[in-house]
Amino acid sequence: MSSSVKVVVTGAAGQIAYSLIPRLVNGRTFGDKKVDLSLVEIPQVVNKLEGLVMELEDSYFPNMGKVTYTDNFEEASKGGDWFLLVGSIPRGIVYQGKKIEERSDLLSINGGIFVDQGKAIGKHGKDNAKILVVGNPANTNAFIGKNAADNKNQLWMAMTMLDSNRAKSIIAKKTNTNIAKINNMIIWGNHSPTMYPDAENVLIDGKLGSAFLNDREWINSKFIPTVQQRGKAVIDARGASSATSAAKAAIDTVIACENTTESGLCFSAAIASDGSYDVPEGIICGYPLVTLDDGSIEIRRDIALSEFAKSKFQLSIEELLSEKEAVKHLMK
Ligand code: NAX
Repeated sequence: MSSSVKVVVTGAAGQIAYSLIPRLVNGRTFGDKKVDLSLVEIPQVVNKLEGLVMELEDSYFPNMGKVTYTDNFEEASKGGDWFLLVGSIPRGIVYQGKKIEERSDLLSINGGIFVDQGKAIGKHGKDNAKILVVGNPANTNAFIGKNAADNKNQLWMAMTMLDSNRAKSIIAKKTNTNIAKINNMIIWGNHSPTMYPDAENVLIDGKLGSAFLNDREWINSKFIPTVQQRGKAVIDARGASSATSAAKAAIDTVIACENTTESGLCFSAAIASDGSYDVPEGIICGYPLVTLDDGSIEIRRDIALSEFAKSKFQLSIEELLSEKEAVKHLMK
């Protein structure tokens, strides 16, 4: 084995984590590196992690290193290379005597969690740590965490890979193409129903979607709303939110960050805007990204956006700005 990597996972007793954690140590996600796991839960359920650790041991993963679990995030964060922040308080539950239904309440409660986690990551995480926020509202949680971490070398991301994978699957079916031949499925904006899945710049067997998909009506009234509402559709059908597909998407994001992106391709995640594509600086926005040979991750800046795309993207930017406003009391 070449070296080791420490991965911190929050929400480790939740349903996404149950599907995610074994894949971190299966020898594929991090190649032949030894993977140390630090699993974090809230005090009420942290003891359940003993059972998960037993299962991991029983699964025989040669690449699995040291596995610990705790309810102390600060302790867990020490020396972390990767942070998969899955844990958050979902909409609909009663929290401190109040049913959490409004997005503003959700933003506020989870925002508080991400201030503390951000501070700990900034202080104790590796200087080149990568942080993927999965827990919703993912973009704004990442925005809060990044601000609290105050460490310019660490990379904060919010997950949009699941949206990208969902969109790829729809396009593969529509065009009768193997999903492996669908690339550059960019999700612009927020991980929310305002996201803009870009059917014009997707590559279908090497050809641009704008040339291949000439059914504008299908894009507007079927493709975009189906991707935007897919999370809800899964909840309606399954009685629970997406878990195995979310875990797969988190793994896909890690793999995309750990390996140089093939020339001409890109992957989807949300990172802090540097002003690219006229997005106000700082908000965590879904972009096309590339991983360079030196392991750094950059926004791909050569994607052409049509007037239609810009108008859709703008709606999502406005939502991100309103979320930013709603959590301004949590900013330094
Ligand atoms: P679960 O409710 O099964 O698990 C969440 C776990 O997080 C719980 O065990 C809870 O105790 C723990 N938790 C809460 N606060 C914590 C804290 N401060 N520190 C550590 N652990 C904490 O939810 P699950 O289905 O696993 O979903 C997790 C999150 O992913 C939710 O916020 C969900 O909305 C979000 N999703 C995000 C997606 C994305 O594409 N970005 C897609 C899937 C999913 O909906």
